[in-house]
Amino acid sequence: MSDVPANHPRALSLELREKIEYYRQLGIVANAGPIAHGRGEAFDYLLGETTPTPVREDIYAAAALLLEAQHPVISVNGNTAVLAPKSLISLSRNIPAKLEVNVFYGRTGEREKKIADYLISQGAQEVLGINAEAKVPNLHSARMRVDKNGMALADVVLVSLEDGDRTKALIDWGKKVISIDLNPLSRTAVDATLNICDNLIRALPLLEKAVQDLRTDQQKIKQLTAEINNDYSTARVLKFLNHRLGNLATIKNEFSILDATEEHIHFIKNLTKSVIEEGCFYPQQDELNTDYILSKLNLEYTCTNILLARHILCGFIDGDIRDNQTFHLKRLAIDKMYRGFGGGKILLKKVEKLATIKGCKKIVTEVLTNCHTAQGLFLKNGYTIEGLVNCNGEKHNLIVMGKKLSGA
Ligand code: PTJ
Repeated sequence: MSDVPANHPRALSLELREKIEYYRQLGIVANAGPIAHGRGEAFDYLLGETTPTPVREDIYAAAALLLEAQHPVISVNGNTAVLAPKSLISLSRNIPAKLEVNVFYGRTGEREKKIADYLISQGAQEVLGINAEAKVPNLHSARMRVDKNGMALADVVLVSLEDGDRTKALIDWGKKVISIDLNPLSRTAVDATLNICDNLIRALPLLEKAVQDLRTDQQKIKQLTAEINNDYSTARVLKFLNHRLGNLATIKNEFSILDATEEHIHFIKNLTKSVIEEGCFYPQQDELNTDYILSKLNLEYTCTNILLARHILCGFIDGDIRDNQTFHLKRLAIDKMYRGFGGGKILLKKVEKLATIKGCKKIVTEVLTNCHTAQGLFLKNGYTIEGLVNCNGEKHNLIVMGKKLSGA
């Protein structure tokens, strides 16, 4: 009896874990099986638990390779047998390809038999790999033993959840290897002719569908197999991950802006001090003086805005209108922890809007020559370099940057 309530948000994941553990106790899954499964789950979280678009294309290429093969074989170990028995059987019928048990741990004959019997109980008609006598050359683990009518004859082998010692040996033996591995950097995934970076339980039905779609299209099959390039496929998956994690690592929509009030003065002073310590503001006594800051807060010709990430104060911008036409942006500061998420752009937009409403035609600012991030931010937001102020005796000079206001 499962302890998992059906409406648990991760019911499927918990059920699969229970299944792996249950069949481990029956000797079908290896003792290391739950660890391998957990590793897969972690990678699946990073992928978003869906099949990435580039991987869908890899699945079609894999289907083409299986259809083109003379002797395709699907290799089954303890984890795969238990996770997706019906999908494995159905795929093997559809290609058609042989099913062969091949395990890494506890290869006594008894374990392979248990796996084969389990697959037969789920509807398989024939399962190879029991008492296998042929050997994969240059392989020293238990996986070296293969069926003379199965893997030994095969030209294309589909392997899933592998431990990383066999794929290269199979390739060196002249086989093409398709792997299904959620870790795009595992040895199996890297060595394979083509890795499908997806969860086995999602990938197998998609692979079967691709086999059905492609079966009669010989030209497409040829084209897809000719284009297989595992390095390119891996790079695309890594780019997908990079992009996905980059998007997740943003707080863009969490920023908001407030007009500064007396209660923000302490924050402004502290942030100013830390930017001075970083060397990106020159220390000026006024700017750390409470009365001075208070006297400049949001008057007719001045503005100070506070940036919040959710409800946390994380930055500010201030400036004043100098000659009715030009807004002088004095300081823009963002707490180190919140940089790189788009808060600077939001502050700049806010003062541009304000300056435009006040009738300014231009914004100017001065940035220390050593503050490259700030210069980059201004350049990215349409500012150009207008000149250099030589700060005699100081460590760094000032770059004058400006932007014309289009709405002016
Ligand atoms: O039954 P045996 O004796 O052959 O042993 C099978 C295991 C899986 C224990 C053995 O091959 C092993 O230890 O594998 P590894 O080294 O843990 O590698 C398994 C790989 O599969 C890892 O890269 C995992 O990220 C990946 N993986 C785990 N679960 C899934 C997965 N890939 C796709 N779908 C999954 N559900």
